[in-house]
Amino acid sequence: MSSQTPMFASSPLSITSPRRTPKSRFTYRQLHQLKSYSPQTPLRVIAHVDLDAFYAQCETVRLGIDPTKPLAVQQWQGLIAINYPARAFGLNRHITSTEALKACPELILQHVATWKEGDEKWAYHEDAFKHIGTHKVSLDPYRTESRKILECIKEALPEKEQRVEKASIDEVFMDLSAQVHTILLERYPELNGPPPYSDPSEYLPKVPTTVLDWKADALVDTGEDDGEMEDPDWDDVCIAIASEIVRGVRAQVKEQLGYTCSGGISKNKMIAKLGSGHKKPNQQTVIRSRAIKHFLGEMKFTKIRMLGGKLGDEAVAMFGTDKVTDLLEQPLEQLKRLGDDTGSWLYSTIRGEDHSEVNPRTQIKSMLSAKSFRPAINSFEQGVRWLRIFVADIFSRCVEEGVLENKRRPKTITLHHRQGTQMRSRGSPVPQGKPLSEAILFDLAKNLLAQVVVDGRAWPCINLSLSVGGFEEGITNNKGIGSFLVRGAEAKAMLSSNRSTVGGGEPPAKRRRTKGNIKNFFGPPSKEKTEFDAARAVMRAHQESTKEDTEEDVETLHDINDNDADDDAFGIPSEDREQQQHPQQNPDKAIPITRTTPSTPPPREQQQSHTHINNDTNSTPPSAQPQPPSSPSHSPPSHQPPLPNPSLSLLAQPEIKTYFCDKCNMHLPTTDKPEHTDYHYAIDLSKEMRQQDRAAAAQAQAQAQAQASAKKTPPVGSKPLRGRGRPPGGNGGGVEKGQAKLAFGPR
Ligand code: DCP
Ligand code: CA
Repeated sequence: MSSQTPMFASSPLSITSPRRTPKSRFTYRQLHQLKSYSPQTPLRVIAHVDLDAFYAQCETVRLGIDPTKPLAVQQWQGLIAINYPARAFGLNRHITSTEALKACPELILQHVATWKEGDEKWAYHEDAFKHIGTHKVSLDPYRTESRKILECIKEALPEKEQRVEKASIDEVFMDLSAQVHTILLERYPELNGPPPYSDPSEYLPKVPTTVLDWKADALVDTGEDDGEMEDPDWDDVCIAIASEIVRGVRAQVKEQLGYTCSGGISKNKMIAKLGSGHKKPNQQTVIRSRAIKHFLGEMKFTKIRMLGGKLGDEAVAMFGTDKVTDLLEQPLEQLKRLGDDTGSWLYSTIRGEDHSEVNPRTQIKSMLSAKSFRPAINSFEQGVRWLRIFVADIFSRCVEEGVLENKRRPKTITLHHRQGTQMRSRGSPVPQGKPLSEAILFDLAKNLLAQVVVDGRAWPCINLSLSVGGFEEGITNNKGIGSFLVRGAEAKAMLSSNRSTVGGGEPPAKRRRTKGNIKNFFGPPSKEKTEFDAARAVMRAHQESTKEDTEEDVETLHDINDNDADDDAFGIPSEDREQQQHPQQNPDKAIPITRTTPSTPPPREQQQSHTHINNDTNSTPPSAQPQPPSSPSHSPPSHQPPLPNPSLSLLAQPEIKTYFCDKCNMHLPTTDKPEHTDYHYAIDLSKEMRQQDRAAAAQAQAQAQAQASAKKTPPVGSKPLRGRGRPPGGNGGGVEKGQAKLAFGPR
């Protein structure tokens, strides 16, 4: 169905074709619309570029290995990327490394980089596959290459006429319309003039050539016997120019970075993406408008963007087929059985319609670092050790986003904790008033884990993940002072977060002093108690460290900016606000989820954020997966299960009887009540004893000073001594009435 040979090559038939018309099918207006990337013009040209066996190529290039040698990237015992020479041996992602070596003994196996506990940076560790219990996968090397590739692609395009969307770690969409428009007018000056009668709805002149050079492109044919009899029109010319551009881009990526990629070129994103996967590796496929029907007709509709998941499955079940051709026979009313909006969307999608735009905003909206534990982890200490790795991982990515220069910074941090089937999340705002540091993130993360521990039922834990989200543009020098303050709602959230998570009681210094007494009082602590105390200590320390910022900022802030509407005053586009989506639960790789504007419009589509996920399990496909249109009969696709609402997940737990301790200002298990009451008794006792000691000492001191001053008369005009614990001098000395009480408090 595809051809590697040039089309329309000097075909005399084309010139004498009876179907030759004096004018193009396209109008001046449609040509003009190209310039502004209008999704409405039928002349628009979109390309999709996808790296071949991406992680495998990264390793081949990094290690300087001959690319014709079979190589696979290993993650623990599994394979996550297999280069094309290795695929020739029948290797795929579903086999283990041992099976792969059996099938292809000369296979080069390279394990992904990992973070080792205690290390400050990821590294390529020898025998990493043996350390699933203590290491965590790092995809940083691939992210770095991905960024380089994106930069290279942008450099290959004219600065002022490029619209590039990073769709996943190894995929990019390009809207080439504006660039093609410029080239078109250069090559065909007859298109430059004003339309006849100055009427933009006038048709363009005919294409002056019957020959288009498709070089080595895989050109999808029209599927009709006489499909190529018709002369090329401007849409064919546009796509041929776009194909030239893509060829240049791919050559530059290969030359500068050594990577091969495949491309798809068509009039919209959906078809372009299908095109890049059509012929791999290192090829590009052109799907002209006249070939779309044929191209799609042969396809399974489950391969189409947004139909790969639950919605596609549902359509297969409903219509008993997975072929586009069969679905094309269904009238709109039938498709609407999937829901009105979904049906309409599906109806136009299988006809090749997609007006979604290439979205050049490639900025990350949230980041997640996660680890599944087999076996499960069982203590606060273990959890904290993993948090250290997560924070190092996330912070290094934040640095690349420009947090150190305050270009961008996250607003929220969330910890997700899984015990059996129970998923719990705890979140808090990231303080905005001071530079973000790894220590701040670590402190916040520890505090969140402490909350989970104090709530009980934390162990055994089988999955832990940390995410930061709500990335915002940082504050620049010329913004007002208000920019540096925590905004009203956020500040309130911080306060309430602190209040609700940290019990009342005394500051840590005092607690520390009483620790000995309590230990003596209760004897050796149980594991649970030690853990509970450790968690509480973390929460108290966190409270202390954040108290100052929070309180001061809030106070000042109320006068300046008390609602979210003021965000715009800080130059933050409204669509950027708080779009953190719940991370997927079992992904194993960086998955940027792109926001898309689907065709004819998939209604109520959720806006998505770019989420980079770095996890250790292996189940989610990497490509940008826009949400299918929602409909009454469709919940979100199963591959993106939403995390439970933190408060709901707590409610969903088995009921634990609690009582309220007004000293700690929190609920505690009733079973702990006797012990906990003793705990407060011990603290009160020790406090009282200390106060008595201090009062006695102060009284003794006061008496000694009074005696001394009685012996020595002060010089005339000298000031009396003042200060805490120091009795005032003069007039005969002695302690003033009531002073001892003020200085030492009630007995
Ligand atoms: N990936 C992963 N786990 C998966 C799927 C992919 O870790 N289940 C990683 C490894 C891939 C990269 O994402 O190299 C890109 O995924 P692709 O699906 O694009 O696959 P490849 O680039 O490896 O191969 P292809 O040439 O088919 O695009
Ligand atoms: Ca790929």
